[in-house]
Amino acid sequence: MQPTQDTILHMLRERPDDYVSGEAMCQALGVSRTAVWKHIKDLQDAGYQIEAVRNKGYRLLDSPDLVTAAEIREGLTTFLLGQNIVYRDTIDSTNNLAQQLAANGAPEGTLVIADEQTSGRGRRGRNWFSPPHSGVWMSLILRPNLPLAHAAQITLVAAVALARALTRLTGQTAGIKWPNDILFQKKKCCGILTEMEADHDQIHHLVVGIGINVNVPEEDFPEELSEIATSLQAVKGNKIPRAKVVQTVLAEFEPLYRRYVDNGGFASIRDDWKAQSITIGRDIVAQTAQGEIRGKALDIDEFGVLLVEKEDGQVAKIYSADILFA
Ligand code: BTX
Repeated sequence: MQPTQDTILHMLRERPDDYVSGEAMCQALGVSRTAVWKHIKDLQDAGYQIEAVRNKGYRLLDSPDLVTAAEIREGLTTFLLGQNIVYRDTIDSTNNLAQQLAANGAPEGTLVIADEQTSGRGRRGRNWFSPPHSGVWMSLILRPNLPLAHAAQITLVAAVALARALTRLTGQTAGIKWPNDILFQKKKCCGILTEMEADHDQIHHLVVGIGINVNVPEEDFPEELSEIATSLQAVKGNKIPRAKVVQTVLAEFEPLYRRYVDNGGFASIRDDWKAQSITIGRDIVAQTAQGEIRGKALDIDEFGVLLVEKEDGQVAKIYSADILFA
């Protein structure tokens, strides 16, 4: 959306119960009446319901469920995350664009978001189903001044923010499955994919990719996901504006991120993580690159490593794995 349209929308939103005159818009924007009218027409084409009344002006009646920069900015309460927003209707993967922008010096907190991803991905090259008009597919560029050893912990920090945000939005408890899934009951609603660049042993930048099924009707999931995936709409019973989901996630993430950076890592987030976890205390199977480890998830240490008590009583440290609940 162009900055002029952005301003028109903002002016309309400031006066929800009133008309904004075409003249006031012309003056504020320094453009002609015809130009204002054309922008209004473009907004209407994008799905905004704008009433036009002769001698009174324009009034916004309803907004479509978009995740454009204009929609996200309206009501955003953060100071760092999302101050710079890059939006695309369609993209291969928001993580790809975020990586490019980060390499070219995009500021910390930059949010890359798309309505649809054609090659959304999970870990180890797996696909992430990212249909249009119904999800939040976004990536944040972060530049924490921390050693590389702490980089993977950002997934755990983001998971706490997401579990809190999704619980707030739905009124139902969302839980964290270590390391990168947010579930309602046993179904996945959200996944996190963190990628990084490092200079020697210092983090250069992190890209935290977040996928949330927001208004995806359960019957729209492909067959292979129908038993394992859910959406906020399915959990809550009604749709939630996607921009509100983004704003809520960023508002929860920002203070946790600051704490993680200021305190030099995950240790200061650990208790909050445990409060949102559905992993600790469960019998699990951890599928690691070295093979399967079965046992009880005992705890998470201050570095975010999962501690699993095996059947022989030994405690295994799990650094990276897919977890199945036994
Ligand atoms: P993951 O490897 O832990 O999970 C991937 C698995 O999740 C898939 O193999 C499939 O079984 C299941 N799955 C695929 N799509 C969905 C979905 N929409 N809902 C629930 N389950 C699904 C998880 O990886 C990390 C996903 C991050 C996605 C974001 S979206 C924005 C950013 N860009 C990008 O390409 N990826 C991230």
